[in-house]
Amino acid sequence: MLYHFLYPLSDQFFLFNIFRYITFRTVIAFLIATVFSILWGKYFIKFMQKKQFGQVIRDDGPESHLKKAGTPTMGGVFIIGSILFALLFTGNFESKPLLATLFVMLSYFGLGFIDDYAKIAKKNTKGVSAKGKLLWQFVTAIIAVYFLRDANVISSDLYVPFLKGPIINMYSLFIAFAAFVIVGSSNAVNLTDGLDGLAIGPIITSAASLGIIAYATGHKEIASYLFVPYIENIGELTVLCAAIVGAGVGFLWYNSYPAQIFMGDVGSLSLGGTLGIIAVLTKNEILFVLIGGIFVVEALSVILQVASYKLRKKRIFKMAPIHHHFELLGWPEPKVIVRFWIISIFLAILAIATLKMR
Ligand code: 57M
Repeated sequence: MLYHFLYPLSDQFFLFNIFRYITFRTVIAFLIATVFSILWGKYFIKFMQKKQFGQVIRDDGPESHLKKAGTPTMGGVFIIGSILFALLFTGNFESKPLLATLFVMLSYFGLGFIDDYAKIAKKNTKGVSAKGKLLWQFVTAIIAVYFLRDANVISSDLYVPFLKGPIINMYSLFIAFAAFVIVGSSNAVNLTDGLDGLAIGPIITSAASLGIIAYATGHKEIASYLFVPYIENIGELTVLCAAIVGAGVGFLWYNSYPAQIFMGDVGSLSLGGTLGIIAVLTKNEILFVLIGGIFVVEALSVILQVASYKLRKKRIFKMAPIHHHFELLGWPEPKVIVRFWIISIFLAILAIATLKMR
């Protein structure tokens, strides 16, 4: 909002001209989101403890998780809240890419909120049905992608790493493909969120790399230098990504092992869907498989485990998702978490490096 009030005044007050720069607003968004989420988080945890809105732990999980029962959850409320607060000062709400991304983020926030609240109220791990969740997610994603295509914000071209131009035009198939990326990302992050800090680490690295990619894609000179498609106004997503990194760092302040709060579906579904649509908007759906490699491996481990068990009555992993497998191998929880963070940092840097290899 502040951007819309202060920047027009830059004729009278030269200093306000600084609000024009995405780089300036990116730094400010990060700082506001970090400080606000740390401050808000402290009181949110106290509130959830007072209300006894704690996590119900499944009894078929690793023994070590049973002691987590009652840990406050729904931390996604102050993660998303801090992102929105930071955007109040730094966001350009005339940007269609930003508006479409916020639509997905808030829709999945609503779905996660209902799911978490149902679990807390009923004191079980059921929540919204899997079918109901998927329907809500796909409808939201299809509306967002249809709007972006109809407004000519993005094309139906598919780009892959290392190649300069698009490899094919997917025409109307693109809407289904893009929706799959968004819904898949949301659910993969949700599955990953099973250890203290395990999901927020790769969310931070993914948002950071997608933010850098969005800046390059929205900058005419840089886009042509790197042979990436130039997309007008996409740079505004860099400001959003900085707010996600900041709010993620603030959440990690409390979610680091031993966690004082979990993000809940309200956080994992919304942040996962947000990363997915940013990958679609920057035409990096395939590169996102690398950037969000931890999420992809976690989701694949579940798919393979369930398929193997259904077809062969045998498990591939000791338990899926794969973070539980390493826990049952005897790795202490912090070791699993930090090693997954190291891999996600490596993958994010590798993904950025591929921008120069075209
Ligand atoms: C999302 N939720 C965590 C917390 C977090 C098909 C099947 C693979 C589905 C999957 C499942 O239920 N996934 C749900 C993962 C849960 O975390 C809550 O959920 C939110 C995220 N959506 O914010 O509110 C538990 O994770 C632990 N946790 C932490 N620290 C954190 O910062 O320790 C979470 C965040 C929390 C807490 O214990 O209660 C979860 O794991 O449920 N099911 C599973 O993942 C189960 N795997 C399984 O059934 N494997 C089977 C087959 C079906 C694949 C097998 O391998 O044979 C495991 N999950 C649990 N116990 N909790 C195993 C059973």
